[in-house]
Amino acid sequence: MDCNILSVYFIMGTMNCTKDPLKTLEEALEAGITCFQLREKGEGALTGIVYEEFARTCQKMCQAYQVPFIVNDDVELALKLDADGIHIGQEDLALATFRKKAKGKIVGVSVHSSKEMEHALLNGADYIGIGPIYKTQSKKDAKPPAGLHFLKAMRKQIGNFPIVGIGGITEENANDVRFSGADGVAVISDICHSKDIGQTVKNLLLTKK
Ligand code: TZP
Ligand code: MG
Repeated sequence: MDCNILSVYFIMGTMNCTKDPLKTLEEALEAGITCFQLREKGEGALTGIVYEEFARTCQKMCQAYQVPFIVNDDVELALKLDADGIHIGQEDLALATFRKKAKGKIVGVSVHSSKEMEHALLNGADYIGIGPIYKTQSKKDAKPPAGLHFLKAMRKQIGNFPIVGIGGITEENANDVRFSGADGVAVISDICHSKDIGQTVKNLLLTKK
């Protein structure tokens, strides 16, 4: 996998948005995000056909900008839509099962320890997400912040394998995350809540290592 796609990895669900979700995505794509993950979960999340149609629209928009479209957790939807990839956490279906179902797709896995990282590598992950690096408001059941030292240790252990940092990442600290070993930054609220999404994404891109 080309780790450049992790550079500015935008994650969004309708419940994360302070303005129209599709407008939010459009502005983020226009400004140059390098990857998009649909993460429609938690209170107020879309379900059923409305969710599916929303996902299809997001996918079409990503295709128009040649930005990979990744689905969080929902392997059935990812397969139905022929998404570019799937992202799973430790609490989701076993990675080996996902990997088999998702032939040819990008598979990302969130890890919180070197043991989880080893397991992800052995079972066919294409990239790993490490976090929360900082405190986050966007995930109710988030673990305590892992900090940059953990990211650095994981980078040391994993060699060149693609890593994206996540959790509390903003224009101000994105470079610290990159300098600590991440190939890119995964961001929800700094983009979703921005008054100027175009500028925010540009700032996140500009801090590129
Ligand atoms: N996993 C770990 S932290 C997090 C997820 C999905 C939320 C990141 O959101 P934000 O708003 O960029 O802190
Ligand atoms: Mg999950």
